[in-house]
Amino acid sequence: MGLLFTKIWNLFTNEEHKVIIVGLDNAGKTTILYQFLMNEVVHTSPTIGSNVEEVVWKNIHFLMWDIGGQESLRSSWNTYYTNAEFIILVVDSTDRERLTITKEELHKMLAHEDLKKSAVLIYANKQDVKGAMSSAEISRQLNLTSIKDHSWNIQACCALTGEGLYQGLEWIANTLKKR
Ligand SMILES: Nc1nc2c(ncn2[C@@H]2O[C@H](COP(=O)(O)OP(=O)(O)OP(=O)(O)O)[C@@H](O)[C@H]2O)c(=O)[nH]1
Ligand SMILES: [Mg+2]
Repeated sequence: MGLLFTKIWNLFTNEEHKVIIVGLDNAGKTTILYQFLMNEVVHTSPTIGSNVEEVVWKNIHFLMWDIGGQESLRSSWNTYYTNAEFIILVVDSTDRERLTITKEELHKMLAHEDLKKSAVLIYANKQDVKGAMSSAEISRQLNLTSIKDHSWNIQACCALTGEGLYQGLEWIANTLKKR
């Protein structure tokens, strides 16, 4: 009864789901946020601080926080963690050298108290670039199969065309339904 009530309540109140978009600088986070918002590619410059937008998709309301990924900004990512239901980790699939840094950041986040109930969607972005790593390779390098205490999914995408982005949101929507 309680669960049913919660579901009906959410239907009427259009409850907002908090999503944080993280990843190293130049991964494509801001490009993805504005694809979701406007279905177009915007001109971006490196994010200092964050951008926040309400994205509505299939009647689900998301509050999406796109956080700057430069090294000096990463220590403040944790100020955005409270109540984040989903983490979107964006990876530049051409950036082989820095994948170990992404791996460290990911596993550090997953160990954080405030994110222990959050699910993680990893976007293997920039699949349009020749020589980009596949999602299978990125999954291996990030050691995703070792993640047992969070739901996770990896999705190949290209933020410039939008390809793959909505499959990622579909996974988020299905994860919400299961709760
Ligand atoms: N080829 C290609 N370029 C992309 C793709 N997604 C983003 N870019 C480009 O990558 C650059 C960085 O994109 P941003 O969205 O600003 O990156 P960011 O992750 O927000 O970076 P910070 O704000 O510094 O953390 C821009 O020139 C984008 O146009 C993609 O799928 N393919
Ligand atoms: Mg940005």
